[in-house]
Amino acid sequence: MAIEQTFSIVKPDAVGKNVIGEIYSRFEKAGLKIVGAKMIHMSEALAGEFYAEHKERPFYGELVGFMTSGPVMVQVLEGENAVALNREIMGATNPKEAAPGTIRADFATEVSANAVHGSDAPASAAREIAIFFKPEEIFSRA
Ligand code: DAT
Ligand code: MG
Repeated sequence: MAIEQTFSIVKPDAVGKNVIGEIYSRFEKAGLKIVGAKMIHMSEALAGEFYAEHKERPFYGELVGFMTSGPVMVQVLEGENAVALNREIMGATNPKEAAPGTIRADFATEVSANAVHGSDAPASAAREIAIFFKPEEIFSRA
């Protein structure tokens, strides 16, 4: 299995609940290495670029409003099968449907405020990492 990188966000709800460290611990316990990280407060323009694929969805306005409502942690996670592994430990998009022990099941209750983002495929990971990180801000330990 190849070493991959994936893009992750600890969303404003989880930052507000003071569980950044607990969520980072989930990544590390799963074998994912944090190889780039920073706290940012997204502008509407940045959130719009990031969520361009959802522009026509009915929840788009709510989504951008939420993602710009407070600071977030953005990080690059690295490891074997990182994209799928991160999606697995995050749990389903709707926390009410997320498997017990997943990040969304443990730290979120609403689909509109679901604690974390994780890239859904290697191509999305590459696009998303490039939006938020310069190459020199990523410290691969592969
Ligand atoms: P995921 O974040 O699991 O990849 P997605 O890409 O389908 O899910 O949607 C992006 C985000 O949009 C999701 O994390 C939360 C929000 N969202 C999705 N469906 C929603 C809905 N029905 N109502 C409100 N927000 C929603
Ligand atoms: Mg998605």
